[in-house]
Amino acid sequence: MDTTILRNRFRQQFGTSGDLYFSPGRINLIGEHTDYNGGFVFPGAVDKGVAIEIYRNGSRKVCLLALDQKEHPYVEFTLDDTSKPEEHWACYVFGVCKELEKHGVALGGFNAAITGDVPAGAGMSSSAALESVFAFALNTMFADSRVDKFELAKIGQATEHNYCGVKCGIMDQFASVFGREGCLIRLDCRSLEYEYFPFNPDGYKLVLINSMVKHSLGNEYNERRESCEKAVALMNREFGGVETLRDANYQMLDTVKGDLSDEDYRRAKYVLDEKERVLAVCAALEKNDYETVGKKMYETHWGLSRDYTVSCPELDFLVETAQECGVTGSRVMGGGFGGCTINLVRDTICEKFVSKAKREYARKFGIVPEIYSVTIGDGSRKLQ
Ligand code: GAF
Repeated sequence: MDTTILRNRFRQQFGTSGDLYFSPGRINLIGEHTDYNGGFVFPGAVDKGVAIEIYRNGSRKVCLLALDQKEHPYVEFTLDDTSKPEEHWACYVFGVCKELEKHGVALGGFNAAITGDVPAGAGMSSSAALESVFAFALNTMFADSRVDKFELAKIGQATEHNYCGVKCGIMDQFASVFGREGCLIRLDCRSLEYEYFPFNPDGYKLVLINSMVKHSLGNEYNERRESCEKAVALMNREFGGVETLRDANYQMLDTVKGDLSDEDYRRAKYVLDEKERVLAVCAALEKNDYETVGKKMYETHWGLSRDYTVSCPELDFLVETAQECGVTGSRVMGGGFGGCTINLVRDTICEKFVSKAKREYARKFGIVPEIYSVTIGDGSRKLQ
Protein backbone atom coordinates (compact mmCIF):
# COMPACT_ATOMS: atom_id res chain seq x y z
CA MET A 1 0.00 0.00 0.00
CA ASP A 2 1.32 3.44 -0.87
CA THR A 3 1.66 5.33 2.41
CA THR A 4 2.70 8.71 1.00
CA ILE A 5 -0.64 10.40 1.66
CA LEU A 6 -0.79 8.87 5.13
CA ARG A 7 2.65 10.26 5.95
CA ASN A 8 1.83 13.71 4.60
CA ARG A 9 -1.45 13.96 6.45
CA PHE A 10 0.10 12.74 9.68
CA ARG A 11 2.82 15.36 9.49
CA GLN A 12 0.28 18.10 8.63
CA GLN A 13 -1.98 17.15 11.52
CA PHE A 14 0.55 16.34 14.22
CA GLY A 15 3.72 18.10 13.08
CA THR A 16 5.97 15.05 13.50
CA SER A 17 6.38 11.67 11.90
CA GLY A 18 5.79 8.30 13.50
CA ASP A 19 6.04 4.58 12.81
CA LEU A 20 4.00 2.75 10.22
CA TYR A 21 2.07 -0.48 10.83
CA PHE A 22 -0.18 -2.58 8.62
CA SER A 23 -2.77 -5.33 9.15
CA PRO A 24 -4.65 -7.05 6.35
CA GLY A 25 -8.24 -8.00 5.62
CA ARG A 26 -9.00 -11.61 4.81
CA ILE A 27 -10.69 -14.07 2.50
CA ASN A 28 -12.13 -17.38 3.60
CA LEU A 29 -12.16 -20.38 1.27
CA ILE A 30 -14.69 -22.36 3.29
CA GLY A 31 -15.96 -22.78 6.86
CA GLU A 32 -18.47 -19.98 7.30
CA HIS A 33 -20.18 -19.32 10.65
CA THR A 34 -18.23 -22.25 12.03
CA ASP A 35 -15.74 -20.24 14.10
CA TYR A 36 -18.06 -19.37 16.99
CA ASN A 37 -19.32 -22.95 16.82
CA GLY A 38 -15.88 -24.37 17.64
CA GLY A 39 -15.33 -25.57 14.07
CA PHE A 40 -12.71 -25.21 11.36
CA VAL A 41 -12.17 -22.29 9.00
CA PHE A 42 -9.88 -21.78 6.00
CA PRO A 43 -8.99 -18.10 5.78
CA GLY A 44 -6.02 -16.25 4.36
CA ALA A 45 -4.85 -12.65 4.72
CA VAL A 46 -5.07 -10.47 1.61
CA ASP A 47 -2.78 -7.78 0.27
CA LYS A 48 -5.32 -5.11 1.19
CA GLY A 49 -5.71 -3.80 4.71
CA VAL A 50 -5.40 -0.94 7.16
CA ALA A 51 -2.23 1.11 7.61
CA ILE A 52 -1.55 3.51 10.46
CA GLU A 53 1.12 5.97 11.34
CA ILE A 54 1.48 6.32 15.08
CA TYR A 55 3.53 8.28 17.58
CA ARG A 56 3.60 8.38 21.40
CA ASN A 57 2.53 11.85 22.52
CA GLY A 58 3.61 11.63 26.17
CA SER A 59 0.14 12.40 27.55
CA ARG A 60 -2.96 10.32 28.35
CA LYS A 61 -4.69 11.55 25.21
CA VAL A 62 -5.45 9.48 22.11
CA CYS A 63 -5.77 11.63 18.97
CA LEU A 64 -7.03 9.86 15.87
CA LEU A 65 -7.32 11.02 12.30
CA ALA A 66 -9.17 8.67 9.95
CA LEU A 67 -8.27 9.70 6.41
CA ASP A 68 -11.11 7.80 4.79
CA GLN A 69 -13.92 9.07 7.02
CA LYS A 70 -15.89 11.84 5.38
CA GLU A 71 -17.79 12.83 8.52
CA HIS A 72 -15.99 13.29 11.82
CA PRO A 73 -12.54 12.14 10.68
CA TYR A 74 -10.87 13.48 13.85
CA VAL A 75 -11.57 12.05 17.30
CA GLU A 76 -9.93 12.47 20.68
CA PHE A 77 -10.42 10.50 23.87
CA THR A 78 -8.32 9.91 26.93
CA LEU A 79 -7.13 6.58 28.25
CA ASP A 80 -9.06 7.29 31.45
CA ASP A 81 -12.42 7.68 29.70
CA THR A 82 -14.90 5.01 30.68
CA SER A 83 -17.45 5.55 27.94
CA LYS A 84 -16.68 4.88 24.33
CA PRO A 85 -16.50 7.60 21.65
CA GLU A 86 -19.61 8.52 19.70
CA GLU A 87 -18.01 7.81 16.33
CA HIS A 88 -18.39 4.14 15.60
CA TRP A 89 -15.05 3.83 13.83
CA ALA A 90 -13.20 5.17 16.88
CA CYS A 91 -14.83 2.54 19.14
CA TYR A 92 -12.57 -0.07 17.56
CA VAL A 93 -9.48 1.79 18.72
CA PHE A 94 -10.98 2.61 22.11
CA GLY A 95 -11.90 -1.06 22.60
CA VAL A 96 -8.43 -2.29 21.68
CA CYS A 97 -6.91 0.12 24.24
CA LYS A 98 -9.25 -1.12 26.97
CA GLU A 99 -8.67 -4.78 26.13
CA LEU A 100 -4.88 -4.33 26.03
CA GLU A 101 -5.03 -2.68 29.44
CA LYS A 102 -6.93 -5.73 30.73
CA HIS A 103 -3.86 -7.70 29.63
CA GLY A 104 -1.71 -5.53 31.88
CA VAL A 105 -0.27 -3.30 29.15
CA ALA A 106 0.42 0.18 30.57
CA LEU A 107 -0.54 2.35 27.62
CA GLY A 108 0.39 5.97 27.16
CA GLY A 109 -1.30 8.47 24.88
CA PHE A 110 -0.65 8.49 21.15
CA ASN A 111 -1.45 10.25 17.91
CA ALA A 112 -2.42 8.11 14.95
CA ALA A 113 -3.58 8.52 11.38
CA ILE A 114 -5.48 5.70 9.73
CA THR A 115 -6.11 4.69 6.13
CA GLY A 116 -7.08 1.53 4.32
CA ASP A 117 -7.85 -0.14 1.04
CA VAL A 118 -10.11 -2.98 2.18
CA PRO A 119 -13.52 -1.99 0.91
CA ALA A 120 -15.76 -1.45 3.98
CA GLY A 121 -18.82 -3.69 4.19
CA ALA A 122 -17.46 -6.09 1.58
CA GLY A 123 -17.11 -9.06 3.93
CA MET A 124 -13.32 -8.80 3.86
CA SER A 125 -12.95 -7.79 7.51
CA SER A 126 -11.92 -4.19 7.41
CA SER A 127 -12.86 -3.96 11.10
CA ALA A 128 -10.60 -6.88 12.08
CA ALA A 129 -7.79 -5.19 10.16
CA LEU A 130 -8.35 -1.99 12.14
CA GLU A 131 -8.39 -3.82 15.48
CA SER A 132 -5.36 -5.90 14.62
CA VAL A 133 -3.23 -3.01 13.43
CA PHE A 134 -3.77 -1.12 16.69
CA ALA A 135 -3.37 -4.22 18.86
CA PHE A 136 -0.11 -5.04 17.09
CA ALA A 137 1.27 -1.49 17.10
CA LEU A 138 0.38 -0.68 20.71
CA ASN A 139 1.75 -4.03 21.88
CA THR A 140 5.02 -3.24 20.09
CA MET A 141 5.22 0.33 21.37
CA PHE A 142 4.08 -0.08 24.96
CA ALA A 143 4.77 -3.72 25.85
CA ASP A 144 7.83 -4.76 23.81
CA SER A 145 5.56 -7.26 22.00
CA ARG A 146 5.02 -9.18 25.25
CA VAL A 147 1.39 -10.04 24.42
CA ASP A 148 1.48 -13.04 22.08
CA LYS A 149 -0.26 -13.19 18.72
CA PHE A 150 -3.08 -15.43 19.95
CA GLU A 151 -3.94 -12.86 22.58
CA LEU A 152 -3.74 -10.04 20.04
CA ALA A 153 -6.35 -11.82 17.93
CA LYS A 154 -8.53 -12.35 21.00
CA ILE A 155 -8.18 -8.67 21.91
CA GLY A 156 -9.64 -7.76 18.51
CA GLN A 157 -12.48 -10.23 18.99
CA ALA A 158 -13.21 -8.93 22.51
CA THR A 159 -13.31 -5.41 21.09
CA GLU A 160 -16.09 -6.47 18.71
CA HIS A 161 -17.99 -8.16 21.56
CA ASN A 162 -17.61 -5.46 24.18
CA TYR A 163 -17.51 -2.20 22.23
CA CYS A 164 -18.98 -2.81 18.78
CA GLY A 165 -21.96 -5.10 19.43
CA VAL A 166 -20.91 -8.06 17.26
CA LYS A 167 -20.52 -11.44 18.95
CA CYS A 168 -18.12 -12.64 16.29
CA GLY A 169 -15.83 -15.64 16.26
CA ILE A 170 -12.05 -15.53 16.07
CA MET A 171 -11.49 -16.13 12.35
CA ASP A 172 -11.07 -12.59 11.06
CA GLN A 173 -8.69 -11.31 13.70
CA PHE A 174 -6.71 -14.55 13.60
CA ALA A 175 -6.25 -14.34 9.85
CA SER A 176 -5.29 -10.69 10.06
CA VAL A 177 -2.64 -11.28 12.72
CA PHE A 178 -1.31 -14.66 11.55
CA GLY A 179 -1.56 -14.32 7.76
CA ARG A 180 1.28 -15.62 5.62
CA GLU A 181 2.00 -14.84 1.99
CA GLY A 182 0.75 -17.53 -0.39
CA CYS A 183 -0.87 -19.59 2.37
CA LEU A 184 -4.34 -20.27 3.64
CA ILE A 185 -4.63 -21.09 7.33
CA ARG A 186 -6.48 -24.19 8.42
CA LEU A 187 -7.61 -23.09 11.85
CA ASP A 188 -9.31 -25.17 14.49
CA CYS A 189 -11.33 -22.51 16.29
CA ARG A 190 -11.81 -24.69 19.36
CA SER A 191 -8.14 -25.38 20.14
CA LEU A 192 -6.66 -22.56 18.03
CA GLU A 193 -4.30 -25.10 16.50
CA TYR A 194 -3.48 -23.98 13.00
CA GLU A 195 -1.54 -25.00 9.95
CA TYR A 196 -0.35 -22.96 6.98
CA PHE A 197 -1.54 -24.43 3.75
CA PRO A 198 0.30 -23.22 0.60
CA PHE A 199 -2.45 -22.30 -1.82
CA ASN A 200 -1.48 -21.88 -5.40
CA PRO A 201 -4.05 -23.77 -7.42
CA ASP A 202 -2.49 -24.41 -10.77
CA GLY A 203 -4.87 -23.29 -13.53
CA TYR A 204 -7.34 -21.54 -11.21
CA LYS A 205 -7.81 -18.06 -9.80
CA LEU A 206 -9.61 -16.76 -6.77
CA VAL A 207 -11.75 -13.79 -7.66
CA LEU A 208 -13.97 -11.71 -5.41
CA ILE A 209 -17.06 -9.99 -6.77
CA ASN A 210 -18.37 -7.20 -4.58
CA SER A 211 -22.15 -7.05 -4.78
CA MET A 212 -21.81 -3.48 -3.41
CA VAL A 213 -24.60 -4.35 -0.99
CA LYS A 214 -23.02 -3.05 2.21
CA HIS A 215 -23.17 -5.58 4.94
CA SER A 216 -22.94 -4.55 8.55
CA LEU A 217 -22.91 -7.26 11.12
CA GLY A 218 -25.02 -6.71 14.21
CA ASN A 219 -28.30 -8.12 15.45
CA GLU A 220 -28.88 -10.48 12.57
CA TYR A 221 -25.43 -12.00 13.02
CA ASN A 222 -25.89 -12.28 16.79
CA GLU A 223 -29.28 -13.94 16.27
CA ARG A 224 -27.65 -16.68 14.19
CA ARG A 225 -25.22 -17.28 17.00
CA GLU A 226 -28.08 -17.46 19.52
CA SER A 227 -29.88 -20.05 17.38
CA CYS A 228 -26.77 -22.23 17.52
CA GLU A 229 -26.48 -21.75 21.26
CA LYS A 230 -30.10 -22.76 21.80
CA ALA A 231 -29.53 -26.01 19.93
CA VAL A 232 -26.34 -26.62 21.91
CA ALA A 233 -28.09 -26.07 25.25
CA LEU A 234 -30.81 -28.59 24.38
CA MET A 235 -28.35 -31.22 23.17
CA ASN A 236 -26.15 -30.69 26.16
CA ARG A 237 -29.10 -31.23 28.49
CA GLU A 238 -30.02 -34.40 26.65
CA PHE A 239 -26.58 -35.91 26.03
CA GLY A 240 -24.00 -33.96 28.05
CA GLY A 241 -20.59 -32.93 26.72
CA VAL A 242 -21.97 -30.59 24.04
CA GLU A 243 -20.20 -27.27 24.49
CA THR A 244 -20.54 -26.08 20.91
CA LEU A 245 -21.98 -27.49 17.68
CA ARG A 246 -18.54 -28.98 17.08
CA ASP A 247 -19.50 -31.62 19.67
CA ALA A 248 -22.88 -32.36 18.09
CA ASN A 249 -24.03 -34.73 15.35
CA TYR A 250 -27.16 -35.12 13.21
CA GLN A 251 -28.67 -37.78 15.43
CA MET A 252 -28.38 -35.54 18.50
CA LEU A 253 -29.86 -32.62 16.63
CA ASP A 254 -32.79 -34.69 15.42
CA THR A 255 -33.49 -35.83 18.98
CA VAL A 256 -34.05 -32.23 20.10
CA LYS A 257 -35.68 -31.06 16.86
CA GLY A 258 -39.16 -30.94 18.43
CA ASP A 259 -38.01 -28.38 21.00
CA LEU A 260 -36.43 -26.06 18.44
CA SER A 261 -38.09 -23.63 16.06
CA ASP A 262 -37.74 -24.63 12.42
CA GLU A 263 -35.46 -21.63 11.95
CA ASP A 264 -33.11 -22.61 14.79
CA TYR A 265 -33.07 -26.23 13.65
CA ARG A 266 -32.09 -25.29 10.09
CA ARG A 267 -29.36 -22.97 11.28
CA ALA A 268 -27.85 -25.64 13.52
CA LYS A 269 -28.14 -28.17 10.71
CA TYR A 270 -26.31 -25.82 8.36
CA VAL A 271 -23.39 -25.71 10.81
CA LEU A 272 -23.23 -29.52 10.99
CA ASP A 273 -23.28 -29.67 7.18
CA GLU A 274 -20.55 -27.05 6.96
CA LYS A 275 -18.43 -29.00 9.42
CA GLU A 276 -18.46 -31.96 7.04
CA ARG A 277 -17.79 -29.78 4.01
CA VAL A 278 -14.69 -28.24 5.55
CA LEU A 279 -13.27 -31.71 6.20
CA ALA A 280 -14.10 -32.75 2.64
CA VAL A 281 -12.34 -29.64 1.33
CA CYS A 282 -9.24 -30.39 3.42
CA ALA A 283 -9.09 -33.88 1.92
CA ALA A 284 -9.67 -32.54 -1.59
CA LEU A 285 -6.95 -29.89 -1.22
CA GLU A 286 -4.45 -32.62 -0.23
CA LYS A 287 -5.11 -34.16 -3.66
CA ASN A 288 -5.25 -30.87 -5.56
CA ASP A 289 -8.84 -31.76 -6.38
CA TYR A 290 -10.21 -28.27 -6.94
CA GLU A 291 -13.38 -29.47 -8.62
CA THR A 292 -14.49 -31.00 -5.30
CA VAL A 293 -13.43 -27.82 -3.46
CA GLY A 294 -15.62 -25.80 -5.83
CA LYS A 295 -18.59 -28.15 -5.47
CA LYS A 296 -18.43 -27.73 -1.70
CA MET A 297 -18.28 -23.95 -2.06
CA TYR A 298 -21.57 -23.99 -3.96
CA GLU A 299 -23.11 -26.23 -1.32
CA THR A 300 -21.98 -23.78 1.34
CA HIS A 301 -23.59 -20.92 -0.52
CA TRP A 302 -26.97 -22.56 -0.81
CA GLY A 303 -26.79 -23.67 2.82
CA LEU A 304 -26.03 -20.10 3.85
CA SER A 305 -28.80 -18.82 1.63
CA ARG A 306 -31.59 -21.31 2.41
CA ASP A 307 -30.85 -22.59 5.90
CA TYR A 308 -28.68 -19.99 7.60
CA THR A 309 -30.48 -17.18 5.71
CA VAL A 310 -27.54 -14.78 5.48
CA SER A 311 -27.60 -14.24 1.71
CA CYS A 312 -29.58 -11.73 -0.34
CA PRO A 313 -30.98 -11.69 -3.91
CA GLU A 314 -27.88 -9.89 -5.22
CA LEU A 315 -25.48 -12.51 -3.87
CA ASP A 316 -27.68 -15.39 -5.00
CA PHE A 317 -27.74 -13.87 -8.46
CA LEU A 318 -23.94 -13.63 -8.59
CA VAL A 319 -23.61 -17.26 -7.53
CA GLU A 320 -26.22 -18.39 -10.07
CA THR A 321 -24.35 -16.47 -12.76
CA ALA A 322 -21.14 -18.20 -11.75
CA GLN A 323 -22.90 -21.55 -11.94
CA GLU A 324 -24.22 -20.76 -15.43
CA CYS A 325 -20.72 -19.80 -16.58
CA GLY A 326 -19.26 -23.09 -15.36
CA VAL A 327 -17.22 -21.49 -12.57
CA THR A 328 -15.73 -24.19 -10.36
CA GLY A 329 -16.94 -22.78 -7.03
CA SER A 330 -18.75 -19.67 -5.82
CA ARG A 331 -20.33 -18.54 -2.58
CA VAL A 332 -21.00 -15.61 -0.31
CA MET A 333 -17.95 -14.92 1.83
CA GLY A 334 -17.81 -13.84 5.48
CA GLY A 335 -20.77 -12.96 7.67
CA GLY A 336 -23.18 -12.45 4.76
CA PHE A 337 -26.07 -9.99 4.25
CA GLY A 338 -24.11 -8.42 1.37
CA GLY A 339 -20.45 -8.01 0.55
CA CYS A 340 -18.52 -10.28 -1.81
CA THR A 341 -18.80 -13.66 -3.38
CA ILE A 342 -15.60 -15.67 -3.54
CA ASN A 343 -15.12 -17.55 -6.79
CA LEU A 344 -12.74 -20.33 -7.71
CA VAL A 345 -12.46 -19.93 -11.47
CA ARG A 346 -10.47 -21.80 -14.12
CA ASP A 347 -8.01 -19.42 -15.81
CA THR A 348 -9.49 -20.25 -19.20
CA ILE A 349 -12.95 -18.88 -18.41
CA CYS A 350 -12.04 -16.16 -15.94
CA GLU A 351 -12.28 -13.17 -18.26
CA LYS A 352 -15.51 -14.30 -19.80
CA PHE A 353 -17.08 -14.95 -16.41
CA VAL A 354 -16.05 -11.62 -14.95
CA SER A 355 -17.37 -9.61 -17.86
CA LYS A 356 -20.65 -11.54 -17.94
CA ALA A 357 -21.12 -11.17 -14.17
CA LYS A 358 -20.52 -7.42 -14.40
CA ARG A 359 -22.85 -6.97 -17.34
CA GLU A 360 -25.71 -9.12 -16.08
CA TYR A 361 -25.49 -7.76 -12.54
CA ALA A 362 -25.53 -4.16 -13.73
CA ARG A 363 -28.49 -4.93 -15.97
CA LYS A 364 -30.48 -6.52 -13.15
CA PHE A 365 -29.58 -4.34 -10.16
CA GLY A 366 -28.32 -1.15 -11.76
CA ILE A 367 -24.95 -1.36 -9.95
CA VAL A 368 -21.58 -2.28 -11.41
CA PRO A 369 -19.90 -4.77 -9.06
CA GLU A 370 -16.24 -4.35 -8.20
CA ILE A 371 -13.89 -7.21 -8.97
CA TYR A 372 -10.81 -8.05 -6.90
CA SER A 373 -8.36 -10.75 -7.82
CA VAL A 374 -7.00 -12.27 -4.64
CA THR A 375 -3.36 -12.16 -3.61
CA ILE A 376 -2.70 -13.89 -0.32
CA GLY A 377 -0.40 -11.78 1.82
CA ASP A 378 1.29 -11.52 5.23
CA GLY A 379 -0.34 -10.69 8.56
CA SER A 380 0.14 -7.73 10.94
CA ARG A 381 3.52 -6.08 10.71
CA LYS A 382 5.57 -2.95 11.14
CA LEU A 383 6.34 -1.27 7.82
CA GLN A 384 9.82 -0.01 7.07
C1 GAF B 1 -17.81 -12.51 10.31
C2 GAF B 1 -17.30 -12.78 11.72
F1 GAF B 1 -16.60 -11.71 12.18
C3 GAF B 1 -16.46 -14.04 11.80
O1 GAF B 1 -16.11 -14.32 13.12
C4 GAF B 1 -17.19 -15.22 11.17
O2 GAF B 1 -18.19 -15.72 12.02
C5 GAF B 1 -17.77 -14.85 9.80
O3 GAF B 1 -18.52 -13.66 9.86
C6 GAF B 1 -18.63 -15.95 9.25
O4 GAF B 1 -17.87 -17.08 9.01
O5 GAF B 1 -16.77 -12.22 9.44
